[in-house]
Amino acid sequence: MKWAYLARWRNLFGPHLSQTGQKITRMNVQQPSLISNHLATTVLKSVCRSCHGGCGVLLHVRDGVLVKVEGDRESPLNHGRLCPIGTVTTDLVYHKDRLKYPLRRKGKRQSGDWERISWDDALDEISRRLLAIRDQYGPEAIALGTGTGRHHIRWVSRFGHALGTPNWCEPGFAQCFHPRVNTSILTFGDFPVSDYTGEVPPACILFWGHNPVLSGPDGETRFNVIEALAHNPRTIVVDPRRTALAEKADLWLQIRPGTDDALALAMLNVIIDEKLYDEPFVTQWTHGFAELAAHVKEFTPEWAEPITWIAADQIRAAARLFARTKPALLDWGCAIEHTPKCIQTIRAVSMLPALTGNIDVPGGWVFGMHGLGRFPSLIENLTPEANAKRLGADRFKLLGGEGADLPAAHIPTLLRAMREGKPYPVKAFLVFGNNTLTTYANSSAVYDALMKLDFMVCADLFMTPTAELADIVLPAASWPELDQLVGLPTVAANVVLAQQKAVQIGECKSDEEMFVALARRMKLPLCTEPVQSVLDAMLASGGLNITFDELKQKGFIKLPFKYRKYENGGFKTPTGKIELYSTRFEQMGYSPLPYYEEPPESPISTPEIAAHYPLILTTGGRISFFFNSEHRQIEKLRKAQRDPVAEIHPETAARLGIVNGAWMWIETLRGRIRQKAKLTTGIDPRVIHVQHGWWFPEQPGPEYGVWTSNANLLTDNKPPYDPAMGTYQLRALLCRVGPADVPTVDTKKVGV
Ligand SMILES: Nc1nc2c(c(=O)[nH]1)N[C@H]1C(S)=C(S)[C@@H](COP(=O)(O)OP(=O)(O)OC[C@H]3O[C@@H](n4cnc5c(=O)[nH]c(N)nc54)[C@H](O)[C@@H]3O)O[C@H]1N2
Ligand SMILES: Nc1nc2c(c(=O)[nH]1)N[C@H]1C(S)=C(S)[C@@H](COP(=O)(O)OP(=O)(O)OC[C@H]3O[C@@H](n4cnc5c(=O)[nH]c(N)nc54)[C@H](O)[C@@H]3O)O[C@H]1N2
Ligand code: SF4
Ligand SMILES: [Mo]
Repeated sequence: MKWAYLARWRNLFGPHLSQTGQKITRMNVQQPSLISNHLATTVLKSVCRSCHGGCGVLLHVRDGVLVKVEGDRESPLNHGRLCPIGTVTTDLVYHKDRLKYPLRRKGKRQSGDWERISWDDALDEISRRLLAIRDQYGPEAIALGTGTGRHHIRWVSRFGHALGTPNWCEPGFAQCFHPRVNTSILTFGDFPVSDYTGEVPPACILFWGHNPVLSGPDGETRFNVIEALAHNPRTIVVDPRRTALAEKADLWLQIRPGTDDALALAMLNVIIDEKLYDEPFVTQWTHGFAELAAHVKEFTPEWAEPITWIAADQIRAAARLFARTKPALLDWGCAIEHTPKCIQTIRAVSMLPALTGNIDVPGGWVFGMHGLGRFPSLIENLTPEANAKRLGADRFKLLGGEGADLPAAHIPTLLRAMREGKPYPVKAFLVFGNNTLTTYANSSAVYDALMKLDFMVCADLFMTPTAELADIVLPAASWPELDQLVGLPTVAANVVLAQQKAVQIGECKSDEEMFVALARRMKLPLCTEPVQSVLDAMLASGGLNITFDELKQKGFIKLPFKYRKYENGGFKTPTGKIELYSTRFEQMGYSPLPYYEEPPESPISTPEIAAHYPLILTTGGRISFFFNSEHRQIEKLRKAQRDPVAEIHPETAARLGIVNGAWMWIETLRGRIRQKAKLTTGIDPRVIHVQHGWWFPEQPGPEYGVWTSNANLLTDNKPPYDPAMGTYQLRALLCRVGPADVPTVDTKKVGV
């Protein structure tokens, strides 16, 4: 893993997107077809899980040590390539700060005073304290938390359900991916994915609030996008920032953050008004077209222009280009899920491929996420009464109730139960893979809630500011240290992959193993079978005639794929059609047609706040070198980017005395942080963008600088929430900025 290799990636994903599609020259490596044993080095086929993608990797193991991780050239997802994060896997696995043994806090909370204990002692203590809380307050007083796309995300709910609590959560759930999944299931009967790797490449790609060349799409990889771009499709980018994709796009719609619903409604207006839709498809396969047409009549591009800051003729041009170029696909991201009206925004945006007939066709949107059988979440173990106790489920039915594919608790409601004991007390929080203080909105409020807990457990790879609040800290295995099944939804690569354990670090255990051990120790009736038997059961229930051990030998299996499945039996919705007018939304008491709503904190809705906080804040645009709050310990990645960066237009910066590369402060009604200013004309003078996930492992614990540059000191977890999903505000807030002193601790001293 040479640093020069990373630098090359920076070029590919940075401003020089003209290099799109360029093949990276690989080291001359002998490719084993399955497993080989060459000069005492075993090479295992596996899957990188440092992000949501599933790049095929070869793990080189010598004498029980992972000596090299390289891209698998046989993988249809990455063809041998890795991104900067995947490239430094051995630095992650063998980092000196890895947690290797269970720890028990000796002093008071946040004293930073820890003692090493055995797994037996850790499991005994956790079991005893949880059973006492369950007996006194009921199982729902125990909540579980996890992080995005983790191998064990569903195991968290499985353990919770075995324990009898409906309260588990994940900071992305109401604001990442699941709003798209749940809305799509109700609208289309299934979740559509982008056909980047199918029979024909897309001729037009609409990137909406999504920058997959840095972030990777959900379940595919950034490399598939880059390969599709090499075919030179027409591209439209909806983004407030001039990203590398926007720079090269046919049309860049520089939207005011948080007004995507207005833009989508106006594009629907153009497509319907100018009869650009696919009439036979719409007539045969959609429900409620007449209602939609009548509804969007008033949402003209001229109406949307002052709301979105996008000229009416640009909106028309985008609608025409998307509708007239076939096949076209929509590739959408989490930016449209970070506002409290995300579900209706998603509904409106999702109608663009529906009206233009780009559904389940080569190079369009396809339904294919069905490689694996249903995960045994054990939700059937919850009584109706227990289900009804899920915090927020009564109000947010797409998150926690009947409209949810995998019901989860509403984070602000859960935090209130921790803080105030209402509607009932939550006394314990078990966090498996989430740095809660950095990724939940409104970190100060999160801190207050966590400090009220009677008992907290944190399983992580590293000691984090959040883990420092726990009573017991457990050492988690990273992905090369565990077995896992991965199902990915791309077409050419409609695959199920095996990720396999290559090495053992200290006494680390996979989260799955921890759940099994804890369930056994607590003598729970369920969740006690070995991990591998669950993996085998998933393969069997998916109709795949293979065991996990056999799959490990093969690496991955491809599944057959068919386009236009709806022609045989329709869409899996109540009407059998794509529900432009949603019967299920109507039944649940939500609007059956999408509408526009001004962001709750904006120059228009709260001019009194805007008088003091005149700029619009957006947060969290992804960077190649870090995954959410992770990887700040990895020296090679910190060399690529040492400090957090906020983007500001040069005119705004000049007016406020902010200098390129110097620290600036950013403040909202919730708090104030510092990041380094990057002056760029690629952002509107009225908008500021800050990076999320920042803390500084090199700074002194127990806080590790978590209050210095953390974007979520600025964001809001108070109402209003999305009425169906409970989503809070991570983007489109109001802020003010100014020049800041250098932080007191020098962030250049990375002690790694
Ligand atoms: N390297 C890396 N990869 C990642 C992650 C990571 O942290 N690092 N995180 C993973 C996770 S959890 C997710 S959800 C995905 C997210 O990845 P993406 O879905 O690509 O989302 P972002 O990069 O957060 O934002 C995409 C773009 O939205 C723009 N944007 C900001 N506000 C708005 C708005 O109001 N409207 C519109 N239309 N655009 C807006 C931003 O400028 C940004 O360029 O990436 C995943 N992959
Ligand atoms: N302001 C703002 N906030 C955001 C976002 C934004 O754009 N802006 N994005 C939001 C989104 S889309 C998402 S999905 C969330 C993401 O939020 P999370 O997924 O919760 O991300 P992290 O907080 O980085 O949590 C990852 C933690 O898990 C640990 N970890 C890694 N692998 C393992 C493992 O196998 N086991 C265990 N036990 N631990 C592991 C890491 O060391 C790290 O401490 O953040 C959200 N927060
Ligand atoms: S894109 Fe994701 S899966 Fe691929 S190498 Fe990077 S971190 Fe790993
Ligand atoms: Mo996410």
